[in-house]
Amino acid sequence: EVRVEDDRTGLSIETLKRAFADNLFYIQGKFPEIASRNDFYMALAYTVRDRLLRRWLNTAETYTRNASRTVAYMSAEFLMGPQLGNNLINLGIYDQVNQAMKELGLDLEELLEEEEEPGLGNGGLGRLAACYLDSLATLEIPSLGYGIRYEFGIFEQDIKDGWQVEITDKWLSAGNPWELPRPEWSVEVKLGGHTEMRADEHGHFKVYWLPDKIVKGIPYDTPILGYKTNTANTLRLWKAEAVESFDFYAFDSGDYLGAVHQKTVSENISKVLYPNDNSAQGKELRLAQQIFFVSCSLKDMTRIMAGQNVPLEQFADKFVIQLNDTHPSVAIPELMRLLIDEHNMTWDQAWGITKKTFAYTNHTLLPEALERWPISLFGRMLPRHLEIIYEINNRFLDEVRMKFPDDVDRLRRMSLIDESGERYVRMAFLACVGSYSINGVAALHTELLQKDVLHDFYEMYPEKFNNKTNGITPRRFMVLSNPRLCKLLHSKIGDEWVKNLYELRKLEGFVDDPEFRHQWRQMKQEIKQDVVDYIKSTTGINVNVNSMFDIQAKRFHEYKRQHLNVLHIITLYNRIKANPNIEITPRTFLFGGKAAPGYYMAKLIIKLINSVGDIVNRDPDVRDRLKVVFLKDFSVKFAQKIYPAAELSEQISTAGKEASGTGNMKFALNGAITIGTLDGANVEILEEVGAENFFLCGLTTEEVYALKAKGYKPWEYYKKDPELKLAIDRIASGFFSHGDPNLFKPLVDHLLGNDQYMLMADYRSYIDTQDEVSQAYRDIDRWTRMSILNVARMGKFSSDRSIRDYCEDFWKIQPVKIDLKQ
Ligand code: 26V
Repeated sequence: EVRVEDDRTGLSIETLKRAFADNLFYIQGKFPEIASRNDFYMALAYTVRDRLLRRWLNTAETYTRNASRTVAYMSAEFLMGPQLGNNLINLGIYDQVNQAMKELGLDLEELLEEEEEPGLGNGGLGRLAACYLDSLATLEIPSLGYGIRYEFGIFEQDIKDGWQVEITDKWLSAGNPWELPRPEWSVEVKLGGHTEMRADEHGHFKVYWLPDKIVKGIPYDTPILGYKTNTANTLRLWKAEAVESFDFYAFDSGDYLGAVHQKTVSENISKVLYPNDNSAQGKELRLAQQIFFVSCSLKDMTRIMAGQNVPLEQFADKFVIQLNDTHPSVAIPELMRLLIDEHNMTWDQAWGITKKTFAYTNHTLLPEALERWPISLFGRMLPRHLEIIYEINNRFLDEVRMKFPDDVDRLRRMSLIDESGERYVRMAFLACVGSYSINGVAALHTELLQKDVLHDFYEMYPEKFNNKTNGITPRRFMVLSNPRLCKLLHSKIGDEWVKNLYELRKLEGFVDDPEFRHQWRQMKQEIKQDVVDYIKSTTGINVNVNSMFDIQAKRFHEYKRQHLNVLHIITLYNRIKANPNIEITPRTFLFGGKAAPGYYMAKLIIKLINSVGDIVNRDPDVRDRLKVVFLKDFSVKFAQKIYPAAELSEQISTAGKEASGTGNMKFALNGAITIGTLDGANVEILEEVGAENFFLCGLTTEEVYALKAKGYKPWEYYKKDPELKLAIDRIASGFFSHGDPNLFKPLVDHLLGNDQYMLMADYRSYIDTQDEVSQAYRDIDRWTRMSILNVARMGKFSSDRSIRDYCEDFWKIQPVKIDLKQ
């Protein structure tokens, strides 16, 4: 019997080659001779997409037929990273495709490099959403991601004269082969205008919302394939477009240009991602983005239910909506409005459904990141929602009064409306009242939410609170990004660990095997060499491959304290200057990360790193023992290159400030040892790997609070610690700024003035711990053991574990198997 593989699904090398050539010709319209690298990339991407469409359609069909209970993960950000490599891994065809490309004279690595990643997120929160989608699909959980298809994602970062410069991100300019537009499922969203009470046809009074603007949302779907399963879930992102007829009607006085202008205004809604991480500014467009994607998504859910003949009364049985922070929390009044105004439910009926539908994840304790909308702005854009929020608030405050009689101050504190000055809607409080579950993202973070930020709500609804420690997907952050480590693991413990990360524990059995430790070091060395070559070719800087790779890669924020790391570098430099022959463990300090464009201090810290690098890297006294490199334009794609090379992972936020952190997990999973404070998930990492395999430094949260309470005087630390004083003085004197003492003055003033994030208090502990790190690194065997044990004990931090916890604790959703038959 002769069997011919289908060109769209076949997985043999011959078929892959044929399909690739076919897509190059018929989709890109090119012969190989004239094809660009992007043409080749696109041809391969379509070849891979063809191979997952069957799974995608079967998954959708199965969910529809079973009317399966589904998670809707609502998030303003999804930081997906490049898709091609991940899909090759999850389809299990990486090696075949690699071979097929080789036989065509192409290099898969190069083609993977070609992909522009969709940078539709700022950092941790958006990347977490992406890891969760991977785990949901891998665990075969019916789920949908809902968000915004920003035309411009997070800006591209360039460095000019040491300063960050932002360049717009044009990720769509070469086309996006991974998405399918679904215009037939477009929906309309109302904005602005006013409300009126009117009698309906039965003489009942009802509220009518008469908007002054309508925007259309068009869904773009991306398949999210699970790892070696048949499940392919959907990420559905909304693009805003003008509703032509409406706008032309509104401008029917012949104002053609005015109408076209309105069109641009509508399309602006999904134009650009706000590049702020942990700081909320009450911007009108941002609120428009939130209601836009939330309203589109809720209407999409009602459409899905109608298609499955599930009545809306069963909304909460069909969907659980996970709110990724407060950004989608207008979904609460929007669902109320849909059920009451558009589907004629009573308030109590609608509220009963709403309270069973939503679950809220909080991602930050920083007060400036808690979203509040000025009432005036909110009422102008969402007049009906504001009325609904007032009503929710009235009923809620009655409940509070009932539980805590005669406690006026509590009512004032808990009101959904902040009335202390200009009036605001407090979105986190709205999310708490409208959700049946409230979770933090690491044990310490949840504890602090309960004690502090949401303490009143914890007293009111203790049963709603729970912790869900974050996790990361080992598919992207190991299998795809660290093939060398995977190969070594494979030879010792197989690869069960990819689906059950606790399996890494088996590595502990090899930690005393000198041959294994040797292989481990060899492997790290090879990875480091790749990064050395990369740095040489992109920056011209020579890095010593035998130096310790000490890395801090994350968004720039004062609470993350990249400048504490800089104070350590300057301290080492000062020691060398005082005694050029001093024994020093050679280190390469690598930094990566973006600063919010309007965050002056964060940008000044980037400038400081580059300025210190300019001096240290060129000083002959240093003799290449220290190198400081700023790696520009940190992204998911770039992160995948960097984590595997790390030996020391810097996780040094002020205790009580970093909700969880997930970079900390990515580094440790790839064999880096952490130097860190007792903050966020560091606490749990330390617990898992053991104190002897973790470098702990700094104040605890309680100590931070206590010190603040008794009156913190940063100046005293500066005066008393000569090394600290020398380090600060070097910056203040203009030593790193061509003699200009003004450049870094704002930074120095901050540190010696109020030092909100307590760098001065933590400096000595940090430096002493770094000295221990240097000692430990000199003992190669000790260091290697620590590295192996870090990897072996990272099982808990798989996002599969997080997602299982969500499913079992409160989503109450079970896996649904997908058959691959036609
Ligand atoms: C707030 C805003 C305000 C409006 C403008 C856009 C914007 C974007 C993000 C945010 C809040 C971001 C909060 C956040 O990213 N938190 C991080 O969440 C990670 C995942 O849970 C966690 O690991 C980090 O510790 C936490 O900082």
